[in-house]
Amino acid sequence: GVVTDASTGDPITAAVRLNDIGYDIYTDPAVGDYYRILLPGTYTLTFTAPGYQTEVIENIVVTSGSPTVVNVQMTSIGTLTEIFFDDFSSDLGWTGYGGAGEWTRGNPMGGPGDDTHGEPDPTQDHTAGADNNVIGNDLTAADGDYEANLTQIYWITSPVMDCSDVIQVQLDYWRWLGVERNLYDHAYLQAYNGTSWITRWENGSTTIDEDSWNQHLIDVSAQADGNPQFRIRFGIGMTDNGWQYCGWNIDDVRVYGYQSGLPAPASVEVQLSGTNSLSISWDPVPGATHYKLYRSTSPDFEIGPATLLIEVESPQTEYIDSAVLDLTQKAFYKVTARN
Ligand SMILES: [Ca+2]
Ligand SMILES: [Ca+2]
Ligand SMILES: [Ca+2]
Repeated sequence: GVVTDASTGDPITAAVRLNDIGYDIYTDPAVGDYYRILLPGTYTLTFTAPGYQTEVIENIVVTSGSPTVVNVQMTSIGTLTEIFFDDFSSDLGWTGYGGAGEWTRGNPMGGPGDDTHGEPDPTQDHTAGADNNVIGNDLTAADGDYEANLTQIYWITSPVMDCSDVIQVQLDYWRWLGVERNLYDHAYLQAYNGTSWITRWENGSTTIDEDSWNQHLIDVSAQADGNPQFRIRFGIGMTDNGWQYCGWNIDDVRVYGYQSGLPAPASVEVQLSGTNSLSISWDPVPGATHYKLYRSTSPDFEIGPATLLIEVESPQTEYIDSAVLDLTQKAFYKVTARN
């Protein structure tokens, strides 16, 4: 069969699960087709793909001699949207700096540590740029290791990321981590589900002694999807009295997901309204309970908290932007429908 996008007809890279034998095959990304040789019988297939509703097709009868064709159209669940990004060039509101956990935002100095164990801190952040900033435990040149004898977990906690209308949320960050095995020292990553903090990663029974930047991807959908109070936090401690390592170095933290399955509002128009205001209007979208209006001075901008101008309740489909005081500058708008 062939797996395509229900609205565009484009091929989809999908996982096709043969439920009855618990085995996944994948479509060819170029054309969306998949093949599987099976014994005659009745089967159930489950089709999954990032950004699409899962499709389950039951009672597929396979007979001897002639192929059974199962073509599937999958429905998009929305637009891939960046919810949060931090390269630590500026303070976005993480809390937990200082103290015995020595959480710091700044330049890592390649500190060799206070004992002979473990690789040093990095000297560069993950993405070369003007600031060279990361967050980490003790970024100093003179030391660089986390402290011995930490009697609790010291957390650094992200600002709130509003994932109220986002699904399939993913976390992606870069780390340079040194921590002794969990018989002695501990490092954690937790995600807040709106009620409690859930451990999504912790060090295991092998010492981690990284000497390069490594990407770490975590599916946080169980904690973040639909959660207006989503946050993450990194922890160091408890530690024992010997053998310290460089601890966490963290950079380029990104959280993204699929926002709203509603179609984009059509006929978005911007008109002069009075002398120093613009009227932005759009067509109503059936099923929308509200609209989010975004503004930027550049045309190809990301929608997200940084560019959100206002949220208006349906049935309102117009907004007067009187904050554009300098009409010599271009303003670009995007509108999304939400429910
Ligand atoms: Ca950085
Ligand atoms: Ca360090
Ligand atoms: Ca130790």
